[in-house]
Amino acid sequence: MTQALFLADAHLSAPDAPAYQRFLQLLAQQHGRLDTLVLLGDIFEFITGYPKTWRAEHQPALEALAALAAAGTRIIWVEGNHDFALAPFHQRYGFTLLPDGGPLTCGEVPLHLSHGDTLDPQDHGYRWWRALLRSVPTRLALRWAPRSLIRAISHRLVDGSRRRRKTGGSPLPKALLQEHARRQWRAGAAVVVCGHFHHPWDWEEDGRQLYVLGAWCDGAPCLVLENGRCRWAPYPVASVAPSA
Ligand SMILES: [Mn+2]
Repeated sequence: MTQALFLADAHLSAPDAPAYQRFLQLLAQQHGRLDTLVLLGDIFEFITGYPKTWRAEHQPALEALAALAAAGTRIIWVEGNHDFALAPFHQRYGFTLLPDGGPLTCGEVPLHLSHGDTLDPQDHGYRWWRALLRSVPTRLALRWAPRSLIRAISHRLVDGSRRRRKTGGSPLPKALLQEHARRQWRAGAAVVVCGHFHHPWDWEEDGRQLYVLGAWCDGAPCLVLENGRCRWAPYPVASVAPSA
């Protein structure tokens, strides 16, 4: 029996914020009891795998994730638009990084994972920006630029996204999501999971499922995969049983 737990868009920043505390409590609750934790992007308000972008506020959550991994949980991290260039976390903590998502089999269930920020093929401006953030020059800058410059840029990124969230974000692009799900189902996935849009939604067609995770920071439920079936699981996730 394999259990997987999926969550997205925690946007963790201040450790004393309720969403951050719930995140730590969830990881403590699952310690030694969970086979796979799938993080579907934007877990932090801003982080990369490069130490210059790490701050004290990242430490409690990173340490809790590392402790969960040390207790035997496989941690899969799909990068979002707020957490990227995470590759160094593999060596440091043993997390499995899927920068752009992709297929993953959990138990017997073929899944397709993505953050969800690249579903719109017409959004050329965003795609350009995303490619820039993940480019070799950006990686070099993350390694070599002065910490003060990196901090200034990260503040701008974070402020911009907070402003966008305050205006309520954009409505769920259901047609794009359905097109994405059908494409991945045709490619062999039974369950398609993404985040990014901050509104939870699920849709089923011919026995295959699409789950769009809501934002953990807004109290959205996580998704649980148990005995080959997915279900929404509001926090606290009480019924994820110990692994056989
Ligand atoms: Mn996002």
